[in-house]
Amino acid sequence: MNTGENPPTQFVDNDLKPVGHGRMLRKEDARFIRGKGRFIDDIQLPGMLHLAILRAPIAHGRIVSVDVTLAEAHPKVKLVGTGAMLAEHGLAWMPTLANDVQPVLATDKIHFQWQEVAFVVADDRYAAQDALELIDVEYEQLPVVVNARTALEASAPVIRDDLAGKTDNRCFDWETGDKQATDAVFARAEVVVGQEMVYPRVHPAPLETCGAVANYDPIDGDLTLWSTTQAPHAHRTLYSMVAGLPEHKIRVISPDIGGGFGNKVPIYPGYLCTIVASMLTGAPVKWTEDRFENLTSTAFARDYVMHGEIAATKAGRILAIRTNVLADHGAFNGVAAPTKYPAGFFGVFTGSYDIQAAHCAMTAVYTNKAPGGVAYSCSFRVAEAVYLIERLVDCLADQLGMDPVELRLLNLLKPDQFPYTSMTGWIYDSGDYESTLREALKIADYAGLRREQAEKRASGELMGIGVSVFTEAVGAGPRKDMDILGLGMADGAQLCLYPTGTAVLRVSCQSQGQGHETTFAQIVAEEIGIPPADIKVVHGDTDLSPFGMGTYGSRSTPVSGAAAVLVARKVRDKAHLFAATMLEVTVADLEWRKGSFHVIGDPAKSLTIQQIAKWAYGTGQLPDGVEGGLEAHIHYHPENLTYPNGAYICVVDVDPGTAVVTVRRFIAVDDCGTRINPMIIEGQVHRGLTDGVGMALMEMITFDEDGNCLAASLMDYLLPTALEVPDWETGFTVTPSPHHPIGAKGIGECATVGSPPAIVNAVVDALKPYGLRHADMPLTPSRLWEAMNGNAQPP
Ligand code: MCN
Ligand code: CUM
Repeated sequence: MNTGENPPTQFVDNDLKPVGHGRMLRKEDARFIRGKGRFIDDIQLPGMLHLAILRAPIAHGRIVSVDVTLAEAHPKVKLVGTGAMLAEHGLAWMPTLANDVQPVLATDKIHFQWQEVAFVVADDRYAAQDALELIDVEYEQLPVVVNARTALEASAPVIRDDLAGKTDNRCFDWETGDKQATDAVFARAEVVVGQEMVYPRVHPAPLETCGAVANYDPIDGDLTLWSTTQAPHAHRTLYSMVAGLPEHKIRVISPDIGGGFGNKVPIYPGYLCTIVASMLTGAPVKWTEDRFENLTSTAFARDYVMHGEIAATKAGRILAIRTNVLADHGAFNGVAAPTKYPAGFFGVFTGSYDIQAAHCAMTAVYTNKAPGGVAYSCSFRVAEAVYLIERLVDCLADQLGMDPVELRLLNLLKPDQFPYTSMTGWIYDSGDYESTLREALKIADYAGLRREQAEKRASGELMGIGVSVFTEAVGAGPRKDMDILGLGMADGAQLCLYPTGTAVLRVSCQSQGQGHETTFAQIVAEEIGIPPADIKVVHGDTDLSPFGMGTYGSRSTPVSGAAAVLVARKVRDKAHLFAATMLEVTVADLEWRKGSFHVIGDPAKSLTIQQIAKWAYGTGQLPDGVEGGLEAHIHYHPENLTYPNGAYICVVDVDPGTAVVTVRRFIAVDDCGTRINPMIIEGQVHRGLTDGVGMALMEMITFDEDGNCLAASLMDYLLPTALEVPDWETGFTVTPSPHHPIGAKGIGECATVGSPPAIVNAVVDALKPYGLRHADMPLTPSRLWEAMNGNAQPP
């Protein structure tokens, strides 16, 4: 582990030190800042038709009739699709990524408000949208369940009566850890603290909504689908399975994506409708969601009701943690999670602490709400786990009258405990949590902050300081126990060095704004010693990139990034063989200095990688058994996840008169192992911290008791802007991953996962004078006002 500022300046601007290059600007920004990005809605094909979707205004009910006569008579309408029509083609239902099923278009029943009922394809988008109003649907309302707590009551209507033998709203039960051992520790513990907490339903709300353009060629039987997908290859396999199209005839292209944040992992009914529409009309068809559709029908996140307990000694040693979770999955289990992990990686809820026992019991339920359940920079439910443990530790500190930092320092895992097998069976690869925390304390001047707080309290001001020390789990995942729908979670990479010494890297992961075209070029540049500018990164097109599972759970660096390193090393090894032949020495006579091979003892005798590349395609005699050309391919399965960590300190002021929270300072020290592009990492962290302010203070998808979604626009679903966030103060430590070939861990979701508990802890700390121990997110002024003033309504 080492701490510090950006790497030594002698390496900056030196292309031979591409990994860790402090100021390398993003290649993709050349087009983005000129407005030349190519997003789904920019795609125009000759004769392209437009699709719009009719959605149900009720949350639960039977479809009595659907009359499309008038819509079909509209002069600009080319096709009207209904559930009944899809059923004729066997396409009315599709599998979800969690082995559940979901209607593409509702056939006989509506399960959530704004569920897809019909589509119209017309010459232009206006006509398609207008014609939706000509469709007459008669519904018969059913009682609605929007509350996970009441979903299992005997009187609750059964939402999923499509599932054979289903008599309740149970989605799944799951447990992890050792119940007996945990209960035994709790039984003899000196101190037990419990707290119920809700992680509300939130939404990733990317700037670009979801959409697709499908182009089916009836002569060749080829389907090209441009779509907002974070996983083009996995989606292609699913389309093949669902639609019965041969997989090799499907090309999925994910062009520039205006933010995914998990929202673009699932397959949505709109994509399939677009495909069907193109097949039936023989024309290209475009579908672009509007903001309302995106917020009300696509993958939400969280919606966990967690009851956590922590057992400890009076001196503050944490002994055990147990939790009961009620997970609201909405109407269909649409999460993307490895088959063995229906609750994602929630199993890391034991956090960064050295404990003796842990247990989690979870019940997941169906409700009349939109499906999804994992998206929004969550690392497969690590967001919920981190929130649970970091809130609980603060509750314990409060109970013991201890400083929350002292309590954490007492319990953090020590560097020599890694690799550490947690009480729920996860193997943390590496970490030095105390150094990360100490770095954050130093930047924050923690002691100074506490003094300032004491002074302010004395004068009636409400200042709070909140801490979280979190462990992330990213980079799914090891073949032995992780898959999506039976597909192992490996990534392909292919590297080709051309005769003139420039290269193309093809990767299976897909950028939604993370800057892969830059960072993956840096990785390869580091390994083969040619400048990043000479390396093009190709991604997001199943015809042009090798098979792999895509981008989510911050897996690109841990999995595809490792694949890129290893494929570059394969190319370098081949260049090594060629260099030996060219210089008429043995392989062992040569040493690699970044960019060239040198004869040991006679370093003036050398060859650059570019010279070798030219030779590789030339006419010289090849070594025995070695093919010409300079390229390689790899299919990489990680042996473990990577476990980045961080220590965050948040400083808030709460207005005693209005209960408005201002995040005044936020110190974030992250450890993602070897840092490839510090500027991009910082951008990732800034974004995630902003997410945290949103979730902690503003964002929530709510429903009324009839199942009406009350957060269907950005007027109701509040997103943070630059005005709500402070100047972020970031720092870092570097503890490389022992199993990643360059020691890199993921970073993309760390700040989103780690910041909400720090902010909530700070607000609760600020309101200590009011005796507050917990309040549920989002900490809106009205909620806090109520907490500060008993249950009185705000004036
Ligand atoms: N990086 C680095 N050094 C490291 C780790 C990462 O320089 N040690 C760089 C990577 O090369 C990459 C970026 O940081 O350019 C993020 O890398 P990684 O942590 O591997 O995450 P992914 O690339 O797999 O991105 C996915 C992750 C997830 S799951 C969500 S959700 C999210 C996030 O990234 N969605 C994003 N960040 C986002 N950023 C943008 N702009 N848009 C989104 O939709
Ligand atoms: Cu869970 S949001 Mo990201 O993993 O695509």
